[in-house]
Amino acid sequence: MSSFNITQHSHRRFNPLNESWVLVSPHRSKRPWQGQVEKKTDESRPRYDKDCYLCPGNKRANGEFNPDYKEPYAFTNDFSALLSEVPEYKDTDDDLFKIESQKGICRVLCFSPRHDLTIPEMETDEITKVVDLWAHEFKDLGSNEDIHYVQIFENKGSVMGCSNPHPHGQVWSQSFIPQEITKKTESQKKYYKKHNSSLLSDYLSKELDRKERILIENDHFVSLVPFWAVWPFETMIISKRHVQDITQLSKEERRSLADMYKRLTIKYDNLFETSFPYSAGIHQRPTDGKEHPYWHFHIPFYPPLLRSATVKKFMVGYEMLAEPQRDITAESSAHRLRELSDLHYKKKD
Ligand code: H2U
Repeated sequence: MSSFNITQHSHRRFNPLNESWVLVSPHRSKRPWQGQVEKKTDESRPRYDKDCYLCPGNKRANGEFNPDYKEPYAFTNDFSALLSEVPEYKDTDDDLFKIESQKGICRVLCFSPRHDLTIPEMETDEITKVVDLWAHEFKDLGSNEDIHYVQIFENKGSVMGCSNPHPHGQVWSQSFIPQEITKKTESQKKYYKKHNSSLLSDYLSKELDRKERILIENDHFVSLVPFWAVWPFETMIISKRHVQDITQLSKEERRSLADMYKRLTIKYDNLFETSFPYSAGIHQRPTDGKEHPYWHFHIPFYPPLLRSATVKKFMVGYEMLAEPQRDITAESSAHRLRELSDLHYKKKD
């Protein structure tokens, strides 16, 4: 038998951030597909839609009116998953039936007054204002003593369950630290204690040496396909400077982050010449009043598309029952994304 070749032979890769494994089966990427095809949803939209709940001046589903906003605008979610007034309750004595009441505040952030835009089509200065609003929300919500974690995220595309094409994101802030963040807190703390450095700083410097998974680099941020990526075109933006949260970013770094978010999402849109769906969100330190020197700011992007604008990956079967699996390797996805133009396909003649 030939010796092990990472581009041909099945193997598992370890994700040191959440301490999970992914099975990689590169030999399987030529598998034929006769399964479900998603409907392509690239209809053109007007700048303003009188029926959109998020457009400036319009009435929302609960009867309130949005102001005539001209810049990114945030409001408290009318259908919040977490509410600020919940009676205290905790019963964790029974190993089999544990329950804890939870409080929180959920916000909706309109990225632009324009109904027809998405982040890759916005100007960098406009995206910088979105970054500023994220920082403001993090600071404001995080200073509430009932809020121990602030999850800022963007759910883009109907295939991801996004309810409205108006460019927007959400913030769910809560009295508990969610499990993905607890795992990342523990792993980064452990690494920091052992190596006296940030896990992601060390990872980033090794990736910058190897270059095979790097997509874009600017003065303050790098985007790459993580070695342990699960989704076919999963990526991550990592800050070059070891900062724990978004409020520590300087003015230049915030603009750099906007530049990185735009350039990465342009590549995504160019991949299948479609408005590329994903869930992305900022992972940063909890706001529980404790010091978290080991936390390193990063933004994972989890996109579902696999083969085209209409064929997505399913996390089913073995993946639900055993562990995540992918066919194309992180390196070949990185190669494909890296080669794509920095000019949005809609702007080409
Ligand atoms: P999604 O598109 O990811 O579903 O986010 C839109 C959010 O906007 C959703 O959480 C809220 C929904 O509750 N929303 C309002 O708060 N008011 C409205 O009038 C419509 C939608």
